[in-house]
Amino acid sequence: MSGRPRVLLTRRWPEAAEQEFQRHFEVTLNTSDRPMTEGELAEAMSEFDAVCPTVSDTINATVLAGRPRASLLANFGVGFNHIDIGAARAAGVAVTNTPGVLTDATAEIALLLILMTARRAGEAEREVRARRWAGWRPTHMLGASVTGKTLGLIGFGRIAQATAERARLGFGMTILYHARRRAPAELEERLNACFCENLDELLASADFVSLHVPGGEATHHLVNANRLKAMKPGSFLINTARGDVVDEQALLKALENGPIAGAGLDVYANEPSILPEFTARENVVLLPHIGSATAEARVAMGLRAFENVAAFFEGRTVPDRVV
Ligand code: 8YV
Repeated sequence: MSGRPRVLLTRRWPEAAEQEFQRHFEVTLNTSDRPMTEGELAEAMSEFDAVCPTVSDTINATVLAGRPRASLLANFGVGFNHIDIGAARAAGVAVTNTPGVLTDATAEIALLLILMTARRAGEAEREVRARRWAGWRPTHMLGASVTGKTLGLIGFGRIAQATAERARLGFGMTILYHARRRAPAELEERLNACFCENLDELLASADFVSLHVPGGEATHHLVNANRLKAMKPGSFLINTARGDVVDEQALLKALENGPIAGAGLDVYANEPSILPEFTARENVVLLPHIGSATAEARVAMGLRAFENVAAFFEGRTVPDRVV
């Protein structure tokens, strides 16, 4: 390649990360900061040497069709289910992600949703803001205690483990997990986490079920009507993973009829649109996909993506290559 590689960042990134890219590459920024269309993304693949997408860009087979000039998709984020990995492989395009750097931030949001759902914090705040609070009384806004309860994790990667650690140390919670593979004994021991081979067993025992699996075909509607029915009466579902892991229509029914008491959601099947029935309910906490939204994590994600792009074009081992 003659000259500096041409790199596109599909959204505005924190300044420190954009500047690092600009110091080393010929960078184009999407100054409008709105999601790019399929046509724009396909064009970008033929114009740039590397494209750095986010979860708001669907990189499908159409975008990857033909013989793209871009040889690298350096994703800003750990989850990459918005990228058709098979099509990328077939087109000879490498894919990287940014694991690790957003673990703590996302675990914080999982804990926040556990606390908010159990203690009815969203509902309580709405009451105050609407000037409906009639004053203190012994039976006002009673929630469920979190301390000493059981947390069931579905998936047991970095973010699940960080959530488990905080839940155990901060709130003395009992930790159960279900995953494709059992974790090493040393890790189970450190987190005091019990493996449930049978998912229904975990669902029946946990007071909070928190999802930590990747999105995509393999986990599509993993939490469906039957799984929701298998949850413990009065329990809560927490989702900081991907919206399509949950059948949202079934969740709405469960929020209305039980057995669950509520849900805390940071992700949705069709972001940024949210089913209106969710916004009409008090027993669901709704966040706008802010799992990794700390200044620290977002800068680190940008710099991690930079490291992947730099290593790729300098012919070094690419740290976070997924394809
Ligand atoms: C990111 C996330 O903000 O990294 C992920 O997988 O879900 C988020 O925390 C988003 O994906 C950025 O592309």
